[in-house]
Parts: sequence; C-alpha cells; structure tokens
Amino acid sequence: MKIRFLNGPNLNLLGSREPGIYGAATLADIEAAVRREASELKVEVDFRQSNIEGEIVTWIQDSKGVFDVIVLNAAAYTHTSVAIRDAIAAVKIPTIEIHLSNTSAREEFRHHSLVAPVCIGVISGFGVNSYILGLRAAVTVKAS
Ligand code: CA2
Repeated sequence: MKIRFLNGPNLNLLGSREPGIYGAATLADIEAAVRREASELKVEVDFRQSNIEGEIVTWIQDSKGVFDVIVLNAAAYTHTSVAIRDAIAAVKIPTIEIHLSNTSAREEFRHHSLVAPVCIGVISGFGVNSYILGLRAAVTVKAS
C-alpha cells in the first residue's frame, strides 16, 4: 500500500517560527515520525511539501494509479484553493485532510475548508499526531 503526504505553503518553516501554534517539530521531524510509523504498519510513504499551488495540483493528478490514499495538509490553500479541491475530486483517490492546529478554534477565515467536502474526513488539532492519525486513518480507509 502506498500513501502520499502532501504539505502546502509555509509548512517548510515549521520549527523555526510560531512554535506556540504549530509546535517545535520541523517538517523533517514530522516526516521522520511518519516514516517510523509507516514502517511499523508496513506501508510505503511519499512525503512532499510545496509553496506552489499548481505543483500540489500536479502531484495530486500524478497520484492516480500510483498511490492508494492521499493525506493532505494544504495549509492556507485549504481555505482558498478551488484548484486543489477540483484535482482531488477529479482523481477520485481517497483523501484525508489534516491540520496541526485546530482550525475551528482559530480565526474565522480558517473555519471553512474548500477541500473538506471532497475528502473522506478531517483530522485537526493534534499537532504532529495529526500526521500519525492521518496515516492510521489512511490504512483503515484502504482496508474497508
Ligand atoms: O494547522 C495547520 O496545519 C494549518 O494547515 C497550517 C497553515 C494554516 O494556514 C492553516 O489554517 C492550518 C499554516 C502553515 C504555516 O506554517 C508556519 C510555520 C511556521 C511559521 C509560520 C507558518
């Protein structure tokens, strides 16, 4: 089983700023934690980040026939991107939306996700654990 993790804009800055909101872990730390769990679960993981909306769209399109599930932290694009939503709907790969922070407990503009309606579900507010829970959910999705 192959699971693709996609990370959106500014997540490359994790660990260097805003530790109060997003924690102290870097994206590399998160990737390492995901890979440790993936090896326990015996699943293959691809893990990417981009600040460019179109690149994320292309990665979603390229996932067709290659990845079983996408776990997506679209970051700010969660709240703005019709293009990412359309790509998920087009490829029909089961997708799980994840967030480090609890977006519902933050500013009003973070309460609405354009991608959630085309995802299986949303995991939000568990810090690094949102990624681990996303991975476990992905394995469950495939099994069902
Ligand atoms: O909580 C999440 O995972 C978010 O997807 C993070 C996004 C935010 O726009 C979403 O509403 C919720 C922001 C990622 C930016 O990360 C930074 C990390 C360090 C310093 C500044 C930004």
